[in-house]
Amino acid sequence: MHTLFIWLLSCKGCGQCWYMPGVSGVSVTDPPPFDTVIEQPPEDTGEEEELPPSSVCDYEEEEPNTATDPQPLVLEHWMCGVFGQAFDFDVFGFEADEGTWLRVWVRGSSLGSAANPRMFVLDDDEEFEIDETDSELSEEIDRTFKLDEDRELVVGLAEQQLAGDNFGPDNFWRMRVSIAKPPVRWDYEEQEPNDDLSEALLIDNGDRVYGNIESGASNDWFAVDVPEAGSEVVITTDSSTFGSPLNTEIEVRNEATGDVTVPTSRTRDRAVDFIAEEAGIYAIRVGSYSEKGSIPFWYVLDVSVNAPAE
Ligand SMILES: [Ca+2]
Ligand SMILES: [Ca+2]
Ligand SMILES: [Ca+2]
Ligand SMILES: [Ca+2]
Repeated sequence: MHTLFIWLLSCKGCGQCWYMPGVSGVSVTDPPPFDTVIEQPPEDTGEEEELPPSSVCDYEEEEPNTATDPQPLVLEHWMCGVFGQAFDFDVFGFEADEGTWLRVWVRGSSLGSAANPRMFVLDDDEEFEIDETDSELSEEIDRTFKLDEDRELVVGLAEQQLAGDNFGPDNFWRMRVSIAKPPVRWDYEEQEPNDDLSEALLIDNGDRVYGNIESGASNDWFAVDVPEAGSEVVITTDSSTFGSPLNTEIEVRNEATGDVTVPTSRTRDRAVDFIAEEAGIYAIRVGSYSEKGSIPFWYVLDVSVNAPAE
């Protein structure tokens, strides 16, 4: 299961191969094309923040910044660097406390860079892991997630094509890790184990439940009692649209008939909305549509049952 960390450590030493002094060509110590002005972080006004100017870097990466020798990261500030050559991993270390929400924001092509960043966040036992790239949906990587306990973490960046030739001063990146407000509200947390229907947690109409998909193959089961036939049942999840790495999958099963209802829309956060033909227990399964999961892959499940109009 330690694939990502092994992948990183397998490159132990390869950084030095590419840093031999006196080799002509691109110098990895060339500053990226930004000013290096130190700026105070903006005050939190509670308003939607504007994108920072692309000319400002609070900190510069310092090579080598590998998985075995991560550079200390200062939260709330922009770190700037470049993918200077093949196999350039840019890795930073920091600590975060239980209950903290973190936002990791990586910018590249939206600022004119030629880089295609891959971003990972992990702890040393790989229990807590995110591995993301930019996508068709966004040129940027922007994720918000909660710490389940105090953790020492690394956040690292690499070019998606590690061994290709897409490197150099034009392949710059900017990253900020900041403490975020909880992006959603919830009433209580799921209780593991709930991987099987037999372990489903009974939840009430109107409840909002926080959960996470701890591995890509795991499921969380819930159940709601629909007291009256003809009720409208609306089940939604808040996850990726609020920054979660989770691409949520949900389905709802009528326990009396075995009929399964799945979302009809292809929006990233799922919704199931149907008229219950019978009263009784309806079971809800939450999983990972992309089959990727880990502790930071969170969601909030919202269940509402509306009695039929008289
Ligand atoms: Ca670098
Ligand atoms: Ca590096
Ligand atoms: Ca779970
Ligand atoms: Ca589970």
